[in-house]
Amino acid sequence: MVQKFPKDFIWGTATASYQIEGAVDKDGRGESIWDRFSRTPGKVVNGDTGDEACDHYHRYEEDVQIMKDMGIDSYRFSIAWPRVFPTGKGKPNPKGLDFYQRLLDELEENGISPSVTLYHWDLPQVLQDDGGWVNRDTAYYFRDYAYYIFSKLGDRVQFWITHNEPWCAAYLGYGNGEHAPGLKNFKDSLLAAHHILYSHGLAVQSFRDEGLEGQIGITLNLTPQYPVSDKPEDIEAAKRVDGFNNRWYLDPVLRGEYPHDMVEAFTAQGVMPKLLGGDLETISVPIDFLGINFYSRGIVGYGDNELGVKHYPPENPVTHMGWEVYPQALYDLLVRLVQDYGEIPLYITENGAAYPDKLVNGEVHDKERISYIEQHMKVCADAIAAGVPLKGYYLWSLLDNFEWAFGYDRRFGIVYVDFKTQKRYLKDSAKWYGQFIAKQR
Ligand code: IFM
Repeated sequence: MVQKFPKDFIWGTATASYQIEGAVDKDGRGESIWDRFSRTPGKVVNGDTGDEACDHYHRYEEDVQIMKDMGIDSYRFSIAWPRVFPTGKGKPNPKGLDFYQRLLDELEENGISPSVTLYHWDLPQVLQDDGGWVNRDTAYYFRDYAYYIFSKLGDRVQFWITHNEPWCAAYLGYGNGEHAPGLKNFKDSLLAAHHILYSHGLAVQSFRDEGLEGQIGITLNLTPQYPVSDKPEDIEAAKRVDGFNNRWYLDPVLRGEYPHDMVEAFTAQGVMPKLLGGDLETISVPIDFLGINFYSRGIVGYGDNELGVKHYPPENPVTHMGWEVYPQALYDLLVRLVQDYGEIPLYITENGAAYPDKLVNGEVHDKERISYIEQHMKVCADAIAAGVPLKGYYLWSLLDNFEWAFGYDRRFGIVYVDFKTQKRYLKDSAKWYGQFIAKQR
C-alpha cells in the first residue's frame, strides 16, 4: 500500500490537443505538422490520423464529468496553436480560442483546476513550410502566440507549461524523423532544440512582463541512463546519453549553460548550434517549477552510433511500448534533480503505461497498469519523504488516444475509448485511481 501524500498534493490526469481533440477542420483550425505527417503514407501505424481522435472537441463535457467523478484535482491539457492562429501568426481565430474558453468554463464548474501546455507538438504547418523550429523566427511567433493566450486566459489559468518534451519535438521531429515533420538531420535537430528552448524563455519573459499571477514552467522528458557495466567506457557512454537526453535541456533552463562535455563533443562533430548573445540568459529566466515526464530508463554501453553508445535491452518486464518497468529510476531521478539543480518545485506531469487492453462486457481489467502506477507512486512518496519538493502527479493519460507514430495501436488511457462509437469505459485503473485519491483526502 502506498503511503499518504501531503494533503495539498495535486492529483491529475493529462492529455494533449492533437491526441484527443479531433475536429481538425472545425471552426477555422489551420493545418498542423501532425495533420500533414499522419496523412503521409507509411508514417503512422495503420495510416491512423488525429482527424477524429477521441472527438474531445465535441465531447469535452463528458470527459470533464469523468474526471469530476474520479475526484481529479487538476487536468493538464494543451492548446492547439493552429486552432488559435491557423497560420501560426498574424490574425487570431476567435472560434479556436472559444473552444478553450468553453473547456475552462466546464472545468471551473466542476472544481477542476486547469494546467495548460502551450506546445505539445502541433506546430502550424505554415511555419514548418518556412523551416519550423530550425528557423529562429518560429521562436518569436511562439512568443507572440503565448502572449496572446496569456492576455486572453491569464486570469483563468494558474499553471502554465511552455513546452512539452523538447527532446522529442526536436530529435524525433528533425533528427530521426519518427515524428512530424519527419526530417532527418542531426545538426538541425540540435538547432531546433535550441530554438524551442529559446522560445520557452521568451514566453516566460512575456508571462512575467504581463505581471500575471500563477506559475509557469517547462516539461522535460527525463530518462535516466544506467551503464551496462562498471567499465569506465560504459559509464562514459551512459553519461553521454544523459547529456544528450537530459542535461541538454536541464542545464540551459536551470543553470544558463549547455553541458560542457556535450558542447565539446558536438563542436568536435561540427553540429553545435551557433548561439547568439543573450540566448542563454533568456532560456534560463527563472521558472516556478519543473515538469517531469517519466516512463522508463535506458541501459547503455560503449558503442559506435553517432553518440558513441550502444543501447541494451531491458532487464525487467516491459509495457506495450517495449519500455522497461523500472520505478527505481524515477526515485533516482527525483533525488538527483534536487542534488544537481537545487530545490525547485517538481511535478510529475506525465507517468503511465500502455498495455494491450481488452474490453469485455464493458470492463477492462488492466491490473498491469494499476501495478505500474502504484509502483511509481510509491517511489514518489519515498522521494517526498527523502525531502524532494514533489508537488503533484498527472497520470498519462485520461483517455486512450492517438499515440503519435503508433496511431491508435497503443492504449495509455485509464479510460478505454471505443474509437468506432466514441463510447468511453472506465478501466479498472480509473476506478482504482479515483478510490486512491479519495483515500488521500
Ligand atoms: O503520448 C505521449 C505524450 O504525448 C508525450 N509523452 C509521452 C506519451 C507516451 O508516449
